[in-house]
Amino acid sequence: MLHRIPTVMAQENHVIEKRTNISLKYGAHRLGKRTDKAMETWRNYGLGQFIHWGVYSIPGGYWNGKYYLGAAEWIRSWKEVPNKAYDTLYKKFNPKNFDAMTWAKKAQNMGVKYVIITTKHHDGFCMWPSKYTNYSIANTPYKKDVIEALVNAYNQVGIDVYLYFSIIDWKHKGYRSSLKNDQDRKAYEKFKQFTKNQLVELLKRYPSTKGLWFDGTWDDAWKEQAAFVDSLGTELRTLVPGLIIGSRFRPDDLGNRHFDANGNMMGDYEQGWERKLPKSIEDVHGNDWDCVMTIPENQWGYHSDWRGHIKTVNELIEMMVKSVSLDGNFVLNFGPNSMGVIRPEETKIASEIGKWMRVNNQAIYNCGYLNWEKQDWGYYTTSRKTNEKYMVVFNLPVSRMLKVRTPNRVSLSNAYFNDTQKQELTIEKIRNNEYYIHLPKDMDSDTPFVIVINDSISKTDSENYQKAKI
Ligand code: JFZ
Repeated sequence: MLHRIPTVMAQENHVIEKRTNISLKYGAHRLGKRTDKAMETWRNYGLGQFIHWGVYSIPGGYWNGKYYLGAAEWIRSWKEVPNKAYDTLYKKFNPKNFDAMTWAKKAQNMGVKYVIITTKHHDGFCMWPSKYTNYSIANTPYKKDVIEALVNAYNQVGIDVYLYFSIIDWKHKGYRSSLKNDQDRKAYEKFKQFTKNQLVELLKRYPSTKGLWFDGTWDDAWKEQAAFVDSLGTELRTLVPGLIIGSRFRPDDLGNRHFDANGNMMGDYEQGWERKLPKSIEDVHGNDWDCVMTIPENQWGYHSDWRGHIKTVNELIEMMVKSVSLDGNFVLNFGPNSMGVIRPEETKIASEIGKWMRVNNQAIYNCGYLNWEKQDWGYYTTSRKTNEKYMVVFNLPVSRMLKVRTPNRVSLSNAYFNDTQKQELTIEKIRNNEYYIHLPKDMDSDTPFVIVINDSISKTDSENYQKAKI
């Protein structure tokens, strides 16, 4: 008889096969997860907010009345947009209605534990008054440092701040996407120094920063800079102890990104889940990870005219729960407009997620993967602090019975709704390790709900045998 290899094994084998032992100077510095306090805090956030704010919020996806189909923050790269015209937009940047505390309170009310803020996107415009360029907020009619205002406001309401920084810089003279000759290389050396200066500047100006979220590191030019980027990372980490940097920063000696030539992750968490989610725990290879998600299909910066599918609150909550159930964080993006206002659609979504979080956040904060067989009704999560186990139900079966399969020697002892009433639910044992939890027959719900479950672990046969001998 032919034995079928379970998919889990097959995938693990695949990964192990990929693991080699090539000697690298700039490969992964560590195998497995970081175990320090700062990283533990990161791991336990569950929910975060992303903010894409820059001068691209002025055109807001339109140029001379023409609709831009791409992501609004990319409009400068559109053939309809002359670079010169785009590069003077900042002279009109004057977000009179911007109030950092209003944003921070919305985020707090939504239940986010950390925020990632764009300090500089691909267009090169700096939202802080950088002393290394004139192309910054300091030279807009607004003048004031919005990064400082945001860092202070978010910290004040207890939200940790991470800074987004794009390596791609379409404005800097030395920036190159590839290095074709000595002239390019000379120019790029200046750009590298500039990049380093800006990063050091950011961490010195905003020392409460918990981490850096890098972007635009896919250029061939950057992929050749393993030694430089590695030492830059080391320097940045001395400025902020515990600093968290994802896998989208460093190339290895051979130009590999995220994972080095031996298949080991470079960075503190995997930063590749962009508008997509892992399907199963095997997909995350035991690493920490975050998923960054847009509300429309693909808009990060402010686009005045969202088209296509707009994700619903239940859809977003499901993505968050799925992320947590697979040991990741879920980060939802917001694109404020040029007046400094978070659009009504986003405000509504934030407040509805917040409403759900106030009832159910127990199943999100400090929670992660539970090694029980996934069922069709939704997702399990478990608290890393209390070991309490949760079922987050998205699909209500017509039978109103929820299947639970427990691992060996684990039996289900009780289950109750995680709302104010804590109503206890009937458990029916079908056979060993297989149960139905009976929901009230007339139960209906248009939002996901949480059930807390308690289990008990029986002793192993050998433990029982040892005991019997005494
Ligand atoms: C990048 C940016 O180009 C975009 O504007 C936005 O800031 C987003 C958060 O990051 O876009 C990416 C980057 C990486 C992938 C996809 C889009 N990726 O790895 O699939």
